[in-house]
Amino acid sequence: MRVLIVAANNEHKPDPVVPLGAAFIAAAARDAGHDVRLFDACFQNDPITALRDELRSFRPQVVGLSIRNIDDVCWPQAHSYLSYYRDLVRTIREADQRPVLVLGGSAFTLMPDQFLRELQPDHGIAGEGELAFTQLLHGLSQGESAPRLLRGRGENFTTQPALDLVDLPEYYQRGGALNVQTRRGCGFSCSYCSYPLLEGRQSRVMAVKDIVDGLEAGLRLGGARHFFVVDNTFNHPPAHAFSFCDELIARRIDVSWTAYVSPGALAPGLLERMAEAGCSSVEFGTDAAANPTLRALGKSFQAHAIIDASSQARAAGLKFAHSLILGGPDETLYTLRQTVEVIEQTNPDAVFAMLGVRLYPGTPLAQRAEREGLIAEREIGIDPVFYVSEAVEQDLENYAEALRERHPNWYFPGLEGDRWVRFWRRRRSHGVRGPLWEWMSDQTPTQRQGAGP
Ligand code: B12
Ligand code: SF4
Repeated sequence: MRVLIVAANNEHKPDPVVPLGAAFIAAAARDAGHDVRLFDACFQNDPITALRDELRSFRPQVVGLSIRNIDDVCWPQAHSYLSYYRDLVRTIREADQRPVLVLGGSAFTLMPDQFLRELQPDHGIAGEGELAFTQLLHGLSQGESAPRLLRGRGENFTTQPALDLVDLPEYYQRGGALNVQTRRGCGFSCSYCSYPLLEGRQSRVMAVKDIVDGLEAGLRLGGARHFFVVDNTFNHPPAHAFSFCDELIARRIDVSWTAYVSPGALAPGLLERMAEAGCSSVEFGTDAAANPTLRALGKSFQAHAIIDASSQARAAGLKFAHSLILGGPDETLYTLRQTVEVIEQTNPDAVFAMLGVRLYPGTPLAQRAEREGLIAEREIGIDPVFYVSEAVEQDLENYAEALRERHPNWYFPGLEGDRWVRFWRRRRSHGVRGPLWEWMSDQTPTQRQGAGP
């Protein structure tokens, strides 16, 4: 069958990101013998017209629409991508040959019923889509009917993403890095987190030889040497993390990379091995640094682990950033101050601070929000709802603004608007690659607003 995979995402903040999920699905369909193209909306000035042209020229029988983001999770003023998805769907529905429309991707997986209702596709596949999508294609080619909502879970993780269908040089030039997935699933139970809902709780790894083969091929195609490991927690399980590093070291590949690391459960020597394997920086999934807030967020570590992990990163020669969630459950002005003090003490290269917690159905925090009378879990939908602790709700924005004034290298996606965009574009056009936050600590606010070098 002629199958068009549409990677819908065209968000460029904080960077355009290679549509890895769409590339996995395209590869699976191609391996199953279908004639596959990938339409990527990311760098299209007018994605709707470009998609219409693609539909006219390729005349697909099936369109797989990959939707990654629901919204930008920015409190107090979140931006939803729903109306853009509606426009894409309308364009697909208007195509002469009336292709079967299948929805998938992380946005769809988090709220399948709501997206089925809003976008009215023929089918939707929640979860990992490789196997479920190819089975659906097989059924459709045989004229069989299939349920509207299908679920893919914990499927084989051996397919290499079809990166040859993606404009990797453009992503490298404008986004500064390619990406790779080495592992799926998370066994931790953070109270707000959607990742176990997306990837399951069981950790599944791809053979390191295969990962690094795919990575090398992608880097060659993109003319790139920087990449981001998208795994939710690279350091867990440690044996896999060590063997990924060992494979990079053994092949002597000249790379520079970044990964998410949990400050808890840091195996001795892992950060050093990562540095030896070309890792330049880590993003700690810290969330908070006051023990009561860490407990309410369901984190598996306490504040001292954050201090310890930060010192280890410094000693290993890695730059590091902390990702924070300020104003979450059990947050008070006292715990906020504690978090800030601990984070300041670690002297990070950058901090990303989200304000409030975007609620997802199926998480313990959503249940708590229902118990507290904030919102019934079944009503949490595409329109984002945030959990903000009552004790800080009034002061949170001002508190964050003050922090932002004090710390030029602390980035608050909910407060920034386009403040950083010009600065980032300039850096990229000057050939800067890798995470831009690695440069944040070196900049003055004036330089960031575009008057700098
Ligand atoms: C890594 C990551 C990042 C990195 C990306 C770095 C990089 N170079 O790639 C960074 C930090 C830059 C980032 C930024 C953002 N991210 Co982010 N990110 C992730 C993360 C952890 C992994 C994404 C990934 O690559 N997964 C691997 C791929 C293979 O998985 P996948 O895309 O889900 O694809 C599978 C299935 O969904 C399905 N599938 C996919 N497409 C299709 C299509 C069809 C037809 C079918 C059938 C199936 C199917 O099959 C695929 C393979 O099994 C996810 C959370 C998660 N665990 O998924 C959040 C996540 C995607 N991010 C999210 C968000 C919100 C953002 C930001 C908007 C946050 C912000 N304000 O800055 C930005 C947007 C950036 C952008 N340009 O779009 C949300 C989206 C949900 C939501 N509320 O909208 C997620 C889900 C996290 C969350 N909060 O729950 N992110
Ligand atoms: S926050 Fe990180 S460690 Fe916690 S459940 Fe989510 S992915 Fe796992």
